[in-house]
Amino acid sequence: HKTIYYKDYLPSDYTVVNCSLEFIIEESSTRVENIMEIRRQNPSAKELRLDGEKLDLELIWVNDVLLDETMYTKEENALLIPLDTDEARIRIINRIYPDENTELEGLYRSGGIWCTQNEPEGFRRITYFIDRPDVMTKFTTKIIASKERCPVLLSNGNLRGTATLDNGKHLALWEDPIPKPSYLFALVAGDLGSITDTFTTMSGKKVDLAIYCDRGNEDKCHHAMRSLKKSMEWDEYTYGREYDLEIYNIVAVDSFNMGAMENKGLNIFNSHYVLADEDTATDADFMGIESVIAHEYFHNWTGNRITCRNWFELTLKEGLTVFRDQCFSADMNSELTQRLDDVRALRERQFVEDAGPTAHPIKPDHYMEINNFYTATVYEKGAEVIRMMYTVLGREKFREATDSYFEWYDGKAVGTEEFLKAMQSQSPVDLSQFKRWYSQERTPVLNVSSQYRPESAELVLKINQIIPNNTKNHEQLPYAMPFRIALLAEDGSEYPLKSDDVTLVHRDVVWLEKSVHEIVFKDISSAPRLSLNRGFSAPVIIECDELDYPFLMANDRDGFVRYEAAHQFGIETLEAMMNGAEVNEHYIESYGAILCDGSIEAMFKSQILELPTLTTLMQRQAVIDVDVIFNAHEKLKQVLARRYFSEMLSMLEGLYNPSNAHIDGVSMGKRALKNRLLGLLMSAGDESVNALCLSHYHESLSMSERLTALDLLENYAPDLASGALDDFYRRYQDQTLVMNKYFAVCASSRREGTMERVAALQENSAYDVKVPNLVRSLIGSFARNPVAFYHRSGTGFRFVAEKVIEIDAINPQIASGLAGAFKNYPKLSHEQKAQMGIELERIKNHPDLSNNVYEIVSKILE
Ligand code: BAL
Ligand code: ZN
Repeated sequence: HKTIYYKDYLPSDYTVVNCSLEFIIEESSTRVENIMEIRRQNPSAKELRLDGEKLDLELIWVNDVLLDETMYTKEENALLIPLDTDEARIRIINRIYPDENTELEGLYRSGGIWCTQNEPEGFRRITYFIDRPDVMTKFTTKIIASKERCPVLLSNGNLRGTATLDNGKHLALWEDPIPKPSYLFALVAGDLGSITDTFTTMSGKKVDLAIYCDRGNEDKCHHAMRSLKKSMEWDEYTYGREYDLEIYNIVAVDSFNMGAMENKGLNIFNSHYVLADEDTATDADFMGIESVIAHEYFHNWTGNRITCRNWFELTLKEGLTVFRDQCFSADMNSELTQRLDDVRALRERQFVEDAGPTAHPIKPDHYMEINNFYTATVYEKGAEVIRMMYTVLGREKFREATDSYFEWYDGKAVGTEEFLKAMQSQSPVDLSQFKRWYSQERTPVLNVSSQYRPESAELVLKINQIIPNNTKNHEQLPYAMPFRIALLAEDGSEYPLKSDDVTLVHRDVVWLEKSVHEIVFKDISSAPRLSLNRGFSAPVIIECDELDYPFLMANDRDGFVRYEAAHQFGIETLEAMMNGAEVNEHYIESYGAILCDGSIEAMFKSQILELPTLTTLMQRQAVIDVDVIFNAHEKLKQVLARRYFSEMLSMLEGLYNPSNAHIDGVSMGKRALKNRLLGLLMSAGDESVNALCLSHYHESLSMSERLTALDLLENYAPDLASGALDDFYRRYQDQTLVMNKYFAVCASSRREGTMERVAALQENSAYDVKVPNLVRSLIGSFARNPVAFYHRSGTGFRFVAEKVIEIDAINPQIASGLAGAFKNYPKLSHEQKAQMGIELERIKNHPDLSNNVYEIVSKILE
């Protein structure tokens, strides 16, 4: 288990200028012929090292001389060839076995489809290559396969020819004119259905678009196609980025480790992020498809044309591309809704990661297994770091800075330093200290207090940065960040911010860089209310005991602060209840005021009315006690439901239209609010509400409503749930994407006996441990279900540990994702820690454990 360090990075001794590949795909194996034109970059290099894993090497030629075994060295994962010339032509023939590839890296079979996944290091499982992102190569790909088995043959770039061959075979020849790293290579072969369309770019070039899927699913691809065209248009309008090939293909496959992959001109997607119709997909699924289609499309410029120098720089393309897809979704839908969803996801996933044993900077300086770093930190915190620069520069300057970035670095493999150079060229402030966001870990806390001086009409704002130590317990330094604030008068209006003590990068954005700031704001005629971190301008935790939650919930013009006030008020109320207090009456009233406010748009209302989640509350506990949280949570829901029972019920009826399955913002908002209200009402334990929930299950045409009703029946009305679950299963058992939802409902159940049910469901004919989506839905949902996973018996820990070991032998990436479930180990009670510790040791000591799982488990145990 070897660690790789950023400080050891050196440019590659050789590069591959051109690579011509030929694949002969047969039932049991695939023959790969690889002809590389190599160029030496380091004049003192004498040996070419090619990466290769699980390859059956057949023949090698150097400059047309066939090598015998004494003329090269074969290591387990590399091939070493003496080479003392500036240029060489290497020809290699090897064989691979896609059917045996359960790790789903390199070339593998998903259903009957041959497909690839090469990021980060999958290409070395296809053929020998210098498999690193700073080697950029022009690829030509010939694919030969049975015409009947594989009528569709796809690779990157433009199609240069097809031909029919003997023995029922045919070939396709693809040429990608744009140099790219091997991780962006892709190949697909199989019998696929498709839908097609075209897009005319801003300079008038026509691009042929196609989305491929299993036959019979073509009708579920239209939302993805619409999303693709909107993404192409948006990137032209927003960033001036035009698409550069004649063809853009997307292929949906069922077995995929990630969400999707941005291979040049041939994106391969987890079918979850392509296929949708009103009967089978939730509103969240539709939104997810729009955003992931956009994300992969945006990578064409931020990732593919400008790529990463090495994998430590992953956030260069991922943080930036997540930021771009978040802005796209905000523009396509509601900016506020999008922001709240993004902040919520960040805090639920990234803040938790950043507080635990697997915390790492967005640009890590070491790793054991790079696959473990496709994390919420590299992606979502990375996007927040980009967003802070956007906030500082403003829209126009940010666009000028990104124009420079594209101009300066197109065609290159670069790092975050290069991106920062482009940003600095337009920034009103020095970004040197800001760079700490790239190298430090954990979430900073801003402690805020104020003092009003009526005699001089001044408000003194004191902001204290509390910087946690890192995972190695070393001290870290204060950050620079944009902090958007307002000082509110009684009527909610904002005092203009005037101060000589701090840089105001915009009207309402102060630039914080010291560990302690004391900022005097002038001309404040009466004691104001504080409105802090508006729009969540910096990814920090705010501590302030002066916030007037009811006032902010009712009056703040910043939607985020309104939401945040309700959220924090909810947390304080619940935590008091966890300590034995009665329910806070002021909270109930403020909640009711939001509930009954007819001027609040439905989606926003549903977001404000969400109670803080169990994860949020667990995160705040020094020693985790799930039962205490769960009981307080249920009690608060009950109190709210009983107090506002009739209001909620009549509002629910007004929102409910069983025949509405439209996919638009207004309909989605109504459904979200309806589902929120139904969820609260069900906790009241009223027979008539249970019956109503069952009727919503049966009558609603949309999956969002049907699935929520099913989940609520499962948790609150067990007598009615079994019939509904049977009905759901019968209806959708042949649709694997919907079966994911079925398994997730069962595995997320708060009822006793969930683990036994999950164990039994592994035998269900719709389940397959080799399909990552199904594992995530059944086993992953169980591991994320605090009530079941942290069960006092310790059986939840044991079950998940067994699954980690079992799945590691099949697919280490999926196993290490699952092993992350143990990350709260340091925060458990003595008894639970002992239980979990035994399981973690058992995993760690398992023979043949992958690097992936070893790295995660050993960090947790450290
Ligand atoms: N590059 C891996 C998948 C994604 O982030 O788009
Ligand atoms: Zn990405």
